[in-house]
Amino acid sequence: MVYKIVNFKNFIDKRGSLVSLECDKDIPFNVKRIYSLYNLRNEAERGFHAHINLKQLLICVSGNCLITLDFVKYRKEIILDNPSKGLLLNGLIWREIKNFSPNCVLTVIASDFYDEKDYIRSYDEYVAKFNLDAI
Ligand code: T46
Repeated sequence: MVYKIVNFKNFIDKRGSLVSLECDKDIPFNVKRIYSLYNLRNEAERGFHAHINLKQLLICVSGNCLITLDFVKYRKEIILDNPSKGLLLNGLIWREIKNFSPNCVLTVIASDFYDEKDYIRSYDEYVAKFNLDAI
């Protein structure tokens, strides 16, 4: 699995909605870290990197944003716009995040602690590693 869009079960009643995520069932890795992007300007552009080993589950818990996944020969655009919709990322994927709506909060559940050595922040380096891994 490189990426997967997942829809979580919603509990909706007249009071509103509730979505619940359980480790092992909804999150297919051991959780080590949770972080959120917020106070995002609409014209901001984030990401522009790939992770080497990190597994992540991205959820827009408020508002919406556009995630672009770059597989060198093609790009896939995914809109995250609901707390019951998640994007699982596992493997080397260049990602760009933009078009943040007002009040957008993007929460990321991650399989490991922060480690700058797990990032590839140069697109040329990403393409080289992507092509090497494909052999
Ligand atoms: C990702 C996207 C969706 C930390 O010190 N600890 C952390 O856990 C994180 C995630 C970041 N930082 C520091 C590193 C930078 O000095 O926070 C600063 C901003 O990080 P960055 O420029 O990587 O932020 P984004 O929004 O481009 O990317 C982040 C995550 O880094 C990345 O894992 O997938 O959100």
